[in-house]
Amino acid sequence: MRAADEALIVIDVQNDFCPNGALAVAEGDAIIPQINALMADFACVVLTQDWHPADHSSFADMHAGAEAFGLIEMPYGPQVLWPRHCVQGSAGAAFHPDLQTDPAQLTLRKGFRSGIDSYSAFFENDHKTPTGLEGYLRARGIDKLTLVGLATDFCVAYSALDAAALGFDVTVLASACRAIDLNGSLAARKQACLEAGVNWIE
Ligand code: VGL
Ligand code: ZN
Repeated sequence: MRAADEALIVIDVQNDFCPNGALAVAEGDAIIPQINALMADFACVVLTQDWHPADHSSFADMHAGAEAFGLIEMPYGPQVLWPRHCVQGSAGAAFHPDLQTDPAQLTLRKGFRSGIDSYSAFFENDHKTPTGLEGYLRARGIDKLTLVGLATDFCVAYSALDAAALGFDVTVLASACRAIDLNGSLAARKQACLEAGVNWIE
């Protein structure tokens, strides 16, 4: 068992990010047995859930003439456009049925505001609006985090970067993550994490 100041943060292991999902990550479901096993080691397990309203501005079909995986400029900076995914209450937004959810003490939903995306479990994509996760962890005296889940190069990496900037001791367990890898995004995010002092374990 890990010490009481450690948490396992399981990022977005949802149907839409698994094979046959709307924004399927290759082998997204392959990490689930490892994640389930890890949960038994941690006194604190947090799940995150991408949770978008039907008119979310990250959906390519909300922008006339735009293509999924293209880039647009939002008031808060550049934003990748995605296929419609993880719509609140949809089957695609549900956790993968093989993921154990009973050990989780908190499920944190993110990306629920139409006008702003939220990759990170800590801040929305303006890098300012907090999700509340930092307060939850600090109030419990937790300062060491292990991150697993989907996708390595988006929600996992941005969560790791924010957590490191907030002063948490952060480990990304890459074997329990899978990537989208858009235009070299996996290598770029891994490099950024290493530079930020994240422990990146393959
Ligand atoms: C994610 C793209 C859009 C993720 C969420 O969980 O990594 N990626 N929404
Ligand atoms: Zn999303």
